This record gives sequence, C-alpha cells and structure tokens, in this order.
Amino acid sequence: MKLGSIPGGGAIWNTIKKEKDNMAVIPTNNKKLIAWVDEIVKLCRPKDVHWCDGSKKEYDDLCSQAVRNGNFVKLNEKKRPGCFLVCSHASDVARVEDRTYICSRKQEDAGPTNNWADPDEMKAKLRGYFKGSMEGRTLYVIPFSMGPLGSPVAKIGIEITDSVYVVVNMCIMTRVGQKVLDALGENGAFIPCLHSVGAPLKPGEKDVPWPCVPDPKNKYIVHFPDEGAIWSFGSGYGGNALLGKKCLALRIATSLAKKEGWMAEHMLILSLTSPEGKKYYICAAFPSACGKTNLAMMQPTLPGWTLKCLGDDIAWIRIGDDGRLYAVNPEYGFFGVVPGTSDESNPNAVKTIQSNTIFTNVALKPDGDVWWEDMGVPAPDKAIDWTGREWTPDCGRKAAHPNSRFTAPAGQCPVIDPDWENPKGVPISAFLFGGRRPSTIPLANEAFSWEHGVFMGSTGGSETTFANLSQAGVLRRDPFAMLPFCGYHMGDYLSHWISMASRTDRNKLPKIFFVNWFRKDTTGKWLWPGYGENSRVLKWICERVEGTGKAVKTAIGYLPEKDALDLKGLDVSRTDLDNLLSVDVEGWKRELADIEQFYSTFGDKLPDALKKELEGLKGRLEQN
Ligand code: OXD
Ligand code: MN
Repeated sequence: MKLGSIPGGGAIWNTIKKEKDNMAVIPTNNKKLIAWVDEIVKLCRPKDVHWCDGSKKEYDDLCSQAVRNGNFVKLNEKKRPGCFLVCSHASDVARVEDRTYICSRKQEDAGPTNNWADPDEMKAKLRGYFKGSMEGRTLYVIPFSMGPLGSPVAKIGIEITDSVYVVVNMCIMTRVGQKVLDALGENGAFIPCLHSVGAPLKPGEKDVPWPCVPDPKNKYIVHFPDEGAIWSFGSGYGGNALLGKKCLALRIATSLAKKEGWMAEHMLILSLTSPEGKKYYICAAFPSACGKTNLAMMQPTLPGWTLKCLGDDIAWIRIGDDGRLYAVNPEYGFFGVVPGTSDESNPNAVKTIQSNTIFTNVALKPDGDVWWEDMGVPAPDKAIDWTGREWTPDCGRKAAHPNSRFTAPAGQCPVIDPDWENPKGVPISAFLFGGRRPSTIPLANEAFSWEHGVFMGSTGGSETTFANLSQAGVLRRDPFAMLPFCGYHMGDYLSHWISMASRTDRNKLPKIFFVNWFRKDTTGKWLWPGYGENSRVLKWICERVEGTGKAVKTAIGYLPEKDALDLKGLDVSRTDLDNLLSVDVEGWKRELADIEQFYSTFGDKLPDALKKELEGLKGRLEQN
C-alpha cells in the first residue's frame, strides 16, 4: 500500500493491515521502536514499510524481486545453488574511512585518529540528506542481534534501510527477525541504525542496478557513541551499509565495552586441538590483507592437529566467572575478500561459498558461475567483469574488483567449531597480533607480560612491499588493527587494554604473541611458506601456554629456540630459520624511533605503562 494514499500521511503507516491475514503490520509492542520507525518514515517518506521476519521465504522473495529488478543475477543452480551475483556502482566499492565520523559530544573523546563533527550539527545536516531519501522505495525494518540471541553478551540493533541488498546480506551476517523483536520485548533497548542509499525514485522512474550517491563527498557513515546510534547515507557497500558489523559490533561496541568493562576487538577466533585432544582457543588481530580469514579456517599441515573456526573478523571478549577471558563472535556469517580465495589459500572458504552465498563485484562466466583472480582455476576465455563489460584474459583489466566480497553463512564452514554459538563464549589461551612486515619482525615472539603484549599490539601494522627492496616500505601502524574501528580516543583504548590486568587475576589472562608470516630475505624471497604451515607456529604457541615450549629470552621478547618449532617435513634452510628467529638489533633501533614518533600521536593519552615498555625496550636494545 502506498503511504501517500493513506489519509493523514506518515504516522498512519502503523495502522496498515496485512492484506492476507489482516494482522497488524507492526510485529512489536516496543514503544520506543515504534516511535523511532514512525519518525524515520516521516523523514524519509518511503512508499511502504516492510518489517523483516527473517524467514527463508522472505529472503527468497527479496532475492527473486532483486533479480526481476535487475539488481541481482542468479547464478547457475547446478554449480552454485542458492547463489547470487551483485555488481556495485564503480564509486561504491569499499569502506570509506574518510567519510566515517565519530560524533562524540566532546571532540577529544573521538581522538586524533577519527573524523569528528559536532553531533547536533551533523544530525541537522544529515536530516537534510535523509529528507525524502526513500521516496519511491520500500523502507525495511531489520531487527537483528549481534551475538547469539539470549546470550547475556548479545546486543540488539534495528537497521532501517531502503536497500534490498542490505536486507539479504544482514540476514546472512546477523541473526534477524521476529525472534529478535520477541527478545526485545516491550521495553528492551536497541541500537538504532539508520541507512539510506540516498537515491529516491520518482514515480515511474526505473531503478538502476546499484542505487547509491556517486559523489564521495556526499556519503556519510556516522556514529553517535554517547547515545549509541548510527546514521549511514549514500553507500550500499559492506561495512558502510551492513551496520551490524564495523559500525555496531566494533565502533559503537568499543565505546560500550569501555564503559562496561569488556572488549570489542577486530579479531578472528579459532580453536586448535592437539593430537592428545587438548583444545586451545586463540584470538588474532591483523590489519586488512594479512590473511585473517585464511588463518581463521586454516588446514594444519601438522599431523594430528585440528583447527576449527569460530569467527573471522570480530570478537567480543569478557571476563568470565573463573577470571579468564571469554570470546564470542557477534556475527553470523563471513563477509570475506574474494580474490585470492583458492583451494591452496583457503580450501574451507572455497567449500563455504559453494552455496547460499552472495558474491559482490566478481566476474560472471558464460556458464552462469563466477570467477575471480587467483581462484586457482584457469581464467575463462571470456566473461562479464564486475563493471558489466566483456572481459578476456588479455584485456588488461581485472575481472573481479580487488575488494570483491562473498557473504556466506558461518554455519556452512566445514570446520565451524561446535561452540561457535556458545552464549558464554570460549576461554582464550592466547592473543596473536601481526602484520605484513618483510623485515625486522621475527616469525614469532612472546610478550614478557600483559603490558608488554599490549605494547606489541599497539605497534602492529603492515608495510607496503616494493619490488626493489632497497627502498624502504611504507609502514602504516594500525594498533590492534583497530585504527579504523575504534569508536573513541585510541589513547583511551590503549589504557583500556592495560586496565584488563587489574580487572582480573593477571595469571589468568591469555599469553600474547606477535607473529609475522611475511618476512622476506634481501632478494625478496619469502622466508616462511605460510598458510597451513603456520600450524607449526601455533603448535609452539600452545606449548608455551602449557609451559613446555622452548624459548630464548631476548631484548624484544621470548623467541622460539632454533629447534623449538616442529619443522618435520618442511624444507626451511638453517639460514632462513636464523633470519626468521633472531633479533635484528639495527632494524629494531629504527623500529623504536618509528614507534616513538607514532606514539606522539596520542599525546597525554598515551598510557604510562606503554611509555615504560618503550623505555624498557630501548634500554634492552642498547645492551646488545
Ligand atoms: C574487513 C576489513 O572488511 O577489516 O573486514 O576491512
Ligand atoms: Mn575486518
């Protein structure tokens, strides 16, 4: 039913009856929610309103509708059952960090690494953008839970969007539907997440395949941490639009976590079981493009060791009744980078995305299946690339966008851990930090203490690699891989990490390690094979947790003794191993200077404990 045809206009929408069963359309009695939806309907003026029930039928109907409208392509049912391809507008292909804001009341609370604007001014401006922005479109209300429903750690969000793509992706990435409204009840609190692609349709106007605001200056991804709200305008892509993920489960959650004494982290969660049957849970944070999803689902090459996946991107971590830290993956699916996903790099992801998956910005083959670079299968003779143009292997363009994505249900991963939906979470034995560091940083390094580990996490980052290694790479520091995702001052975030040691028995805290799979020699050759062979390092980490792994105390931390890694069946030369496991004193002195410079970003907010760690490292290196 068209809103405009209803006497009284916007607010009256809530009296619309379902045509068939004559039930009230509003499936909740939560007054705040009803009032909020009412307010947004008046502001955005959609042609109708749809409350998502999260059913399979609803998902299928929306996908079919998107195929009819030309937004989605249904893939060959025999090759990729239940899969669709969606190609975005060329201006809308990734998260837009420079258009992402933390609008805290006080500017200093956003800190030097976030964009800030006054919340009232930002709201006034965005109201202008949202006014009438959904004309000619349906407004979808998506009730979703981050974390297993009913878990004490779960948070309920309500996303309002005018994008069918967002609805179906949210259905994969989060727990959606009536069950969430039931859990919310009459008075429950929720995080309002408002999203519009910003492309109203005039009467009779034909829709485009990917509606959005093409001008990057008019895209806004805005967080209001003091009230816990998200407003996103102009983009339909990934973390800009699926507001449960980076916006809620990281930026808003970090600020809640700080207030409530827990941690929201950009971390994968995996379990590793030894041949003796002992199970260890590990959380790991790496900046983008370090193979986080590959590690999360890795197939160990070491006989007898089993790895299972609990999550590939986000961990919510709390102190359990026994004083240990417990991690929960708040998500329900994977939103992974496609190019490079192959049987060699990630066989379990390849199986996960065989069915019921939405592909965004990959190439379409004539047989109705998809293709991407480094898929591990030969390129087709011709295809339609992600921009919709004819593509041949010699055309000089990539067939898939480098940030093309799969959205797939986590439950489809062949190595999903049986406890991945455990509402209490799983007890963490070790934290891993890392980055792409062709030089200086050893393969594995264990922190001396919690504070030293926080120091390690705060110095994480990746170096861009050059063909000519005489040129220094450009290092982008990304503390805890959280630079784009921390919803408050990064200096306060570092203090929050330090404070965890005083919130519980520090002996119960996970051990902290820094790993580097990306070390190269002076000729540019990789020193470590990576992928499944990383299980050898994980084994040593488990042994360190047990107190059995052999390590040597150095200026920078505990490094594996040369014979401590299980290298059976692996061809690594003694020289390469020496390079991987020794302290490059001169390199570390340069590293120190760079860390000092980076730390100056945080001014007075840099915790004393980290200044002490920096001084300690300096002193130890001088003795070398
Ligand atoms: C992601 C990211 O997409 O970290 O997960 O950029
Ligand atoms: Mn991520």
